[in-house]
Amino acid sequence: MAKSKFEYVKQFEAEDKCLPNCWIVIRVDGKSFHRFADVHHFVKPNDDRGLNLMTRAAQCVMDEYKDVVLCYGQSDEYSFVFKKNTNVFNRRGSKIMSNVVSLFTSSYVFYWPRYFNTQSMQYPPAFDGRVVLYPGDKNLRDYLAWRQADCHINNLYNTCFWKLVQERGLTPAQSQEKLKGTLSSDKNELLFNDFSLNYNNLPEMYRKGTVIIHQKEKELDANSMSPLERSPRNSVSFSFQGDYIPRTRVQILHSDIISEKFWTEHPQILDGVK
Ligand code: DGT
Ligand code: MG
Ligand code: MG
Ligand code: MG
Ligand code: MG
Repeated sequence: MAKSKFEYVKQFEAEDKCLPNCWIVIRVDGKSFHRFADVHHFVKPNDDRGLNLMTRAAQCVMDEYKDVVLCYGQSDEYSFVFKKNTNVFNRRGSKIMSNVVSLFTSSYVFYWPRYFNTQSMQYPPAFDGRVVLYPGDKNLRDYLAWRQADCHINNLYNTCFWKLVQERGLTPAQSQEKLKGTLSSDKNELLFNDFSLNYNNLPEMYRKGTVIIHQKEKELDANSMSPLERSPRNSVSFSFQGDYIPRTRVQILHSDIISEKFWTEHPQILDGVK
């Protein structure tokens, strides 16, 4: 077909092809979720419905994009790791990122009623998205460690903060003042001494966040149950009741991904073999 005289405007589009041989990480994060959580009466500091809905939306993304080898989520964010040699959308960064954030957001809205039942959504939520490239496996592991450390630090702080507000009757300002400058050990002691709470007994989903990985091939062959039934009981953090059957067989874990153990147990993630 003959080109129109307007065609030249295409030259204004910027190339944003991701560097070859790098892990592509897409992170989505809820826009102003402090407000979204308040308006929808999320339990503080952790709302199982909200966290499990995030994981459901992440599973939709993993189901659609087979080159995602691992997802990690906590709070209002999820990171999606595409294998190094993926050729999805010809590695165009904005194309990958916008598709992931869009599918994640629509899935969050689509599955809302399944987690929040009759409580209706008060306004349409939005998520931002970013693309980050990691050239080495160590960089990727350090990225994931950073997000999991963030989960732990925030959760420990928030657990103390809300105990002081909800059970001790402090104002948010007083609670903030009391926690200012405290170390992790101080916070653990505060929870234990003042609230008889052993922080390590809190659900792993709150302390460690959620990891989604593909089932290993041999585990798939060995078992013909549905993907969620197949996961170890304590690793499944939500029940799947719907008619939509995910095509991807996944494992939902709340593992420590900072230490070596996880990576030794799941070598296929970094090897790029599913
Ligand atoms: P942003 O991301 O800059 O647009 O702003 P926010 O407000 O989303 O800030 P962010 O992403 O740093 O922090 C996440 C917020 O989401 C934080 O204020 C607490 C809220 N949030 C996330 N998960 C839960 C939950 O399970 N329960 C409650 N109550 N709040 C939650
Ligand atoms: Mg946010
Ligand atoms: Mg922020
Ligand atoms: Mg966030
Ligand atoms: Mg089109």
